Amino acid sequence: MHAYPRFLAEESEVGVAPRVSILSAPLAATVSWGEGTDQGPRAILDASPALEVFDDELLQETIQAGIETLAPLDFTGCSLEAVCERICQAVSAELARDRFPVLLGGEHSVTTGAVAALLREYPDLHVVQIDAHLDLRDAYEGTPLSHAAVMRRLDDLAIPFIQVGIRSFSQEEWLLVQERGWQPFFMRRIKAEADWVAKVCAGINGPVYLTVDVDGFDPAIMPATGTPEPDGMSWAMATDLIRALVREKRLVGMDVVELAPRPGAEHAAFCAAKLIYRTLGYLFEPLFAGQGGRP
Ligand SMILES: [Mn+2]
Repeated sequence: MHAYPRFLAEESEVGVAPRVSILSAPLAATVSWGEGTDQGPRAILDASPALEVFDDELLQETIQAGIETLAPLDFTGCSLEAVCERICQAVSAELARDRFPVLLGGEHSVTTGAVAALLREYPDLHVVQIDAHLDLRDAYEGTPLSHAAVMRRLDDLAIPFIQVGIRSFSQEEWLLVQERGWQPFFMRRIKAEADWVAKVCAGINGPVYLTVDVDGFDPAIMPATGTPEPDGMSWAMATDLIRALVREKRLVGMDVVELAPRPGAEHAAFCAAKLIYRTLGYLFEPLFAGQGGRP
């Protein structure tokens, strides 16, 4: 018996040196509505053994690439600054041993720590954000490291980013977007522009960190989150984007944040687990090429 749940449980024991590290960051400090994001990582890990290890799109057992789940980070008594520092150190340690880091939130503030680690390794890092929200507030309820200000903090560091799935924002954020000339991929734009994925890729000329706030998805497939905004992204939209990001750009890390499990909405955690597995599938596709689904 393990002390904490692992991604794909005992099926992850494949006897190869792991290429992926799953890090849990169970933080719920500044959530605005709908609590429980600290339970998100465990819910995703608990749901993962229900996944079919043979990927139905890629026709490979991605698990054979080696996926190790690490012990959850402990934020007891930590300020938000200390939380971000702890995440930065943990992600840096995984990069140092050539692992692809997958960070499970927790609220969106955790992204700041992971991006700081990636930025040390890749000064030309770009961030792609799937989210219902712009998260461009200067601060939220007096907290600059709030989940609602996470992209503003990345802008402070002059990190280029592209926002996808957007359909909820404040006037302050809207004015900032106009002032800066940013072109977020609002939901209505995704629906109107058939080549939106190519346009996202065209805006990237460096390694990519992907941050997925699960509220970017439609609440029909992702109801378990603090702000389940209607008319969100479909599974096909998200996977079309991620497939292109992996195949045409260089994906160097990812997080999945803001899952707040609730009874009766267990499919949300399963969807998040499958999104991670599919993304890793794209990433390690070359390992399996022409080998009948085995590396
Ligand atoms: Mn959001």
